[in-house]
Amino acid sequence: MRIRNSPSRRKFLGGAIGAACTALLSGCDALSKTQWFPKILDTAEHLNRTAQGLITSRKSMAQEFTEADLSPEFRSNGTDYPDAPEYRAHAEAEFANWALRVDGLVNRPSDFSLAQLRAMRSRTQITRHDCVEGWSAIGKWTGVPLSEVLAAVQPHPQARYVVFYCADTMDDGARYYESVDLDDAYHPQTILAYGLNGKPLPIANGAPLRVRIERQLGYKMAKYIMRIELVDTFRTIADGGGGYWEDRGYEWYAGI
Ligand SMILES: Nc1nc2c(c(=O)[nH]1)N[C@H]1C(S)=C(S)[C@@H](COP(=O)(O)O)O[C@H]1N2
Ligand SMILES: [Mo]
Repeated sequence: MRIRNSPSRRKFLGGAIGAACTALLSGCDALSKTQWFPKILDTAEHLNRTAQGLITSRKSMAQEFTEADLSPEFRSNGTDYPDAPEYRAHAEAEFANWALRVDGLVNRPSDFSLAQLRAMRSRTQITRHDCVEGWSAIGKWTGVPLSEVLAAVQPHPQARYVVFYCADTMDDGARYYESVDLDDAYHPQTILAYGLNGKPLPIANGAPLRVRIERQLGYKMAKYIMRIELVDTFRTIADGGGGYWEDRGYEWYAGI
């Protein structure tokens, strides 16, 4: 089930824009002002608009809403209560003994308790969640910006992706996991959320911690996060796809 991103678009973006953007870290906006770059885009006319959108929007903010826009209920999708005994023990103790492990390509591999995460700078945002299964919901999320956690662990310069490992196992026995690049990881609206609609994050929505990556589709927003790893490639992930659903054919870059 591929949506929005056709394989050809992915290849095109990966080649032309990916290379250009990494080469010119000064900012991709400048690229659209050069003479040669729009010509590259013209070579794939129907891809032009999506490509332009991607160029100008990687750093832009997702739309934020007001309290009046909140969905009456923020439904749950996928796992609503992980089976893993370790997770269940944490849930029964109201996550008092739970800690987020952050390691990989970092100077200071660390464990963060929920209390420590709550004591860090927090951000609250009302955003719309879009699931590829055809539903959307608006919720108010509170959490610690992922950038704060990354600053604490000091990523190595070669770190390029952030991988989220979850507590739940899907029907086929594989663990849920997800990954994003550092642009999304450092985006101001990317938070590790422990609150939903002014209350502690419910188990059905990923307690004790789930990520919000507001400019991506719902499946990127890993729930029940146990560990975050910084990596330079996906070499370290068994199936190499960068996410549970990606390993089964979904696009890795699910920007909207
Ligand atoms: N660990 C984990 N994270 C997950 C899922 C899941 O099954 N397990 N489902 C994903 C999908 S497809 C969606 S749409 C959202 C659903 O979030 P919600 O349960 O808060 O509605 O979580 C995403 N993150
Ligand atoms: Mo979803």
